[in-house]
Amino acid sequence: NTRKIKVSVGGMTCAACSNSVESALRSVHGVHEASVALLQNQASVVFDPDLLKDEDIKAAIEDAGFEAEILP
Ligand code: 9UX
Repeated sequence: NTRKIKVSVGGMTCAACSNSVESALRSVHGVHEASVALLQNQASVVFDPDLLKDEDIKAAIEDAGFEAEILP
């Protein structure tokens, strides 16, 4: 069971920022894939919806120190 979402990520200014957001997302139990496009200020995340809600993905990005909004 998988769900894929895109998230607008605010506050990333260099490639180390996007790498740390990716690492934070990949460390969450239930996340299958995460990639962050620095120039687009966007994260793409594939996860198990039985283990995580969209808001958990948003919270993981915020806990890493960035702003996050789930894209429709
Ligand atoms: Mo780059 Mo981002 O020096 O928090 S890591 S700005």
